[in-house]
Amino acid sequence: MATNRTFTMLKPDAIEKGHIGAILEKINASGFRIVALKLTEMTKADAETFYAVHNERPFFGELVEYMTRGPIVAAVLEKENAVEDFRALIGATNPADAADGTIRKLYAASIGENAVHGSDSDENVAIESAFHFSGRELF
Ligand code: RTP
Ligand code: MG
Repeated sequence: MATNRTFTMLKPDAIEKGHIGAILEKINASGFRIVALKLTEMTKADAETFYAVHNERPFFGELVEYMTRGPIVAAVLEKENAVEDFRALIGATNPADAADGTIRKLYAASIGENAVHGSDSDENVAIESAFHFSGRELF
């Protein structure tokens, strides 16, 4: 996976609240090109694997429940410096700490239910994109 890509999920709370359009609009307006996109759902096993790095954390059970309670939107985005720029666009994990204008500040309710995921490294972009998309779904 090229280093000018990142992977994102709009999480179940964002879909429940009807924010898919607004968040994708903001992503596009911030200079990211969508190169893969789908409405999908994670099984418990999927969420446990996807967030395995957190499996010892006290919030792990809650995180898996949350991420599996309804559909998500998965996407791969392209832009120069994509990983870092997208993490800046989504804002801090806790929306209370997120900067004004960030996606989490605008659309997230709490540290647990924070509307959106962004990959944290090029290595994880490759792993997370392959988790949700086949080669022919990437444009
Ligand atoms: P993400 O991986 O989803 O982009 O979020 P992140 O890097 O900003 O935060 P991370 O530390 O990787 O945590 C993953 C997700 O776990 C939930 N969380 N809940 N209740 C809590 O204290 C807590 N802390 C984290 C959030 O959904 C967070 O995005
Ligand atoms: Mg993370």
